[in-house]
Amino acid sequence: MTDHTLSHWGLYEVEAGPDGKPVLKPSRHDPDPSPIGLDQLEADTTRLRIRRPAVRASFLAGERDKTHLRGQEPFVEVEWAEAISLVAGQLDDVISRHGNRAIFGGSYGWSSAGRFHHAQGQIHRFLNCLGGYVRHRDSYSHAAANVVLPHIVAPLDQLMGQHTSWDVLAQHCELFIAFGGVPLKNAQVTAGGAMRHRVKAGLNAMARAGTRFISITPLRDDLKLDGAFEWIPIRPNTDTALMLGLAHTMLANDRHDRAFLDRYCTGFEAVRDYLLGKADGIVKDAAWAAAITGIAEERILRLSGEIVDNRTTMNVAWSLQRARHGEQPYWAVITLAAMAGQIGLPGGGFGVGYGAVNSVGTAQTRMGGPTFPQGRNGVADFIPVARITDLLTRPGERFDYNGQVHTYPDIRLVYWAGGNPFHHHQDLNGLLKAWQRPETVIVHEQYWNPIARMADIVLPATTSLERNDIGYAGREGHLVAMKKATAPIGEARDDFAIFRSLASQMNIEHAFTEGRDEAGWLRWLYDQALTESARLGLSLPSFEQFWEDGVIDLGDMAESPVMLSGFRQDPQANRLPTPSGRIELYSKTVAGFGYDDCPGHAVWLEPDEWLGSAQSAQFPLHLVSNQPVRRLHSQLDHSPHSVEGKVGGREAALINPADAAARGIADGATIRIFNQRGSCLAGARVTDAVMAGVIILPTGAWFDPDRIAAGVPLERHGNPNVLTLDRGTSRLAQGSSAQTCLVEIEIARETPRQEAFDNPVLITAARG
Ligand SMILES: Nc1nc2c(c(=O)[nH]1)N[C@H]1C(S)=C(S)[C@@H](COP(=O)(O)OP(=O)(O)OC[C@H]3O[C@@H](n4cnc5c(=O)[nH]c(N)nc54)[C@H](O)[C@@H]3O)O[C@H]1N2
Ligand SMILES: Nc1nc2c(c(=O)[nH]1)N[C@H]1C(S)=C(S)[C@@H](COP(=O)(O)OP(=O)(O)OC[C@H]3O[C@@H](n4cnc5c(=O)[nH]c(N)nc54)[C@H](O)[C@@H]3O)O[C@H]1N2
Ligand SMILES: [Mo]
Repeated sequence: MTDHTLSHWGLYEVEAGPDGKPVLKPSRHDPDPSPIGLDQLEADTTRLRIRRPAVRASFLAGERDKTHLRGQEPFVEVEWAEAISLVAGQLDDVISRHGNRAIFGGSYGWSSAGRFHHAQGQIHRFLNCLGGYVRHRDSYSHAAANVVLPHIVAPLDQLMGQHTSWDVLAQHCELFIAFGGVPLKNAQVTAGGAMRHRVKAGLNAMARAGTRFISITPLRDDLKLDGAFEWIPIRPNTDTALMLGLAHTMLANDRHDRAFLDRYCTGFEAVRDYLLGKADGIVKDAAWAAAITGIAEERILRLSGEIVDNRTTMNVAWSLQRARHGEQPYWAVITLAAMAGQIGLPGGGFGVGYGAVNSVGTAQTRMGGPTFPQGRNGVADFIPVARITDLLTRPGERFDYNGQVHTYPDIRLVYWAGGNPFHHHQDLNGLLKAWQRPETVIVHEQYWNPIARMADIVLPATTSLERNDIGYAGREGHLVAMKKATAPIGEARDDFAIFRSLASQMNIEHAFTEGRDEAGWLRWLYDQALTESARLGLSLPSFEQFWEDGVIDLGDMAESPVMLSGFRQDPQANRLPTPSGRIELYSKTVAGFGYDDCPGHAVWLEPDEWLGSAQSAQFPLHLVSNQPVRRLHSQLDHSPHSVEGKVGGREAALINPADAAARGIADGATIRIFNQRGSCLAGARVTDAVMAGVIILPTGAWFDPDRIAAGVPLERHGNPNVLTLDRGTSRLAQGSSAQTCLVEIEIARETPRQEAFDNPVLITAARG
């Protein structure tokens, strides 16, 4: 039997190499494996593993007020026992002085695959056993969609679970319009573990069956097919205007489906009045949309007709809602699809994330999957996930969220395991300042990456190859026995083992472990899967057999899903979970919140920064920081596979030839990208795959601020988040607005030595 390991990037086989060390190979179960995870055991990757617990020098010396030295001074390696006492002491101290409300344990991040060793589950259970912590809500991925969609049609999770499958699309869909494309680069992953990579085959089967594709995005590569497709470049953040222009054209030509709007929707009148400019005097016609989006009026007029003349699916990428007023393109596409009247028909309607991850559009059998119980949180406070800088800098201040007003608590201790805010957050120079406010920062990490360097106490965590686990991701349809492939590096420990030691020190060990070790918990989790599968009428083998077999395929569902088909067949019996039970093109609830930045129906609102704003005179390029091709976020950025994609050791920035020529920038040059918030260096890739006026710098290059420069540091590696805007999508969802960002570029005048992939300076404390 071949052993397997499951990762977000997919299933890999673990083989013994020539020297007895394990080697990773693509899985034969996977028709289109991703190379991202293959380098996990390479020397260049393991070189930066954290081997021993380490404490920032002045923190260890008791100089607790020197929080400005975070990220700037050497670490002292200590014994595990000392590290555990130190962390337990800090937790006790903060709780006794300020209560659990002073602990931020939100700890957002993707961690690693595996249902037991998932770092988020571990840290949340541990902190709950201690009395609780301030948590986060929603995700960087799709906060705006999470919050707005339940008001309009249904929770995003429910919709994701019923996306019309690729085979049904191939049979019925005549026209597939993709806002933001269906990027194969993104479909490499599924949170918890992609299994069979299906998106490439799904798209190609559609193309072979005759589906026509139109990809509306600033980047041509967002769609790749065996066959031709039409690329319509669009100014970033203006999709809502395009959708409204298409809707107006449909209305003006009387091509909208009145019967569908009457039977399945509420509030079309408000939309109609808005499209016609009844209140604001602005008619949202194709000419109006053309001026905003940069797309020819004639193309918009024609596209509106093509939508209703064909069986049409319109997909929106998640990136569209990761921008100011990100709620709007989602509301607008549903409005447009409702007017076209094809929602609930096979191959018609809308999609909210085909291609964002591998699992969307699969027909594989679904079960919730086993989950490690997190317990009850004794603290009620939370933040919308992307408000972390505000949380640290504005204790006691109020914020809006989904119709309610909340208050930021006063955070004294930050505890992070399995996420990298110095990757994921916007305006990192702002976060850098805010990060000096808490008294203590504790981090569990695998690598000496930016979040580890920004900690006071760093505890070395194992990787999924160094522990036993059960792999499962909803909608991927497999259970995987993830067997330990190699001994932990250095003194690294599982997050569970670290929290068990802390729990023991703090007299809550039994509450945390319930008397189970790793083996005990794996059986407990597998029992959950047995119970659930029995309920679904599936039969799973015994735990022993599962562990022996390695991979269990749950098979395909009896019927391929068609999104919202039940609702279409019988809207009474299958009411939607909205107040009216119908699609709410106008929401009284949202209107009632009185938010100027998210009124009661889909509207075009100018983002703070875009190519049509006044600021574009000074910063004339729109920065799109999309997901990277060669890694997952910041994970494995230092691996050979990721490094190979860099230009001169820096992240590659895609620049249109016209924009490059205007600034004398040649392919391969080192450039400086800057705006009022910060600046970074990157390597120029001149290509007509990106439209003029837009520059693409993917996320994930390890944050590497130049400490020599005074004031705002120059980032040396190409991390776009020193440039991005840190403002909520709106008062409704408060999601990340990463894609709302204008910049200017120039040839770099100075290129200071990079340190992102250096090992930090470690001092080994005298032992004994
Ligand atoms: N500008 C811009 N910024 C963005 C985005 C964007 O589009 N543009 N996208 C956003 C999105 S959608 C997301 S989801 C976020 C992603 O942000 P994150 O999820 O925070 O990014 P990762 O790099 O995956 O961070 C995971 C961290 O966990 C560590 N880790 C992995 N396994 C374990 C483990 O078992 N134990 C412990 N202790 N640690 C572990 C890894 O080493 C890594 O440092 O980024 C957001 N940021
Ligand atoms: N390889 C890889 N795959 C990943 C990830 C990763 O880090 N690496 N991250 C995963 C995660 S956490 C998530 S949430 C998903 C994210 O899924 P998405 O948010 O959809 O991913 P992005 O790559 O940010 O955006 C997709 C494309 O949208 C286009 N785009 C950006 N802004 C606009 C706009 O205003 N209008 C239009 N029409 N197009 C625009 C960009 O050209 C971009 O390439 O991806 C997942 N997949
Ligand atoms: Mo995400």
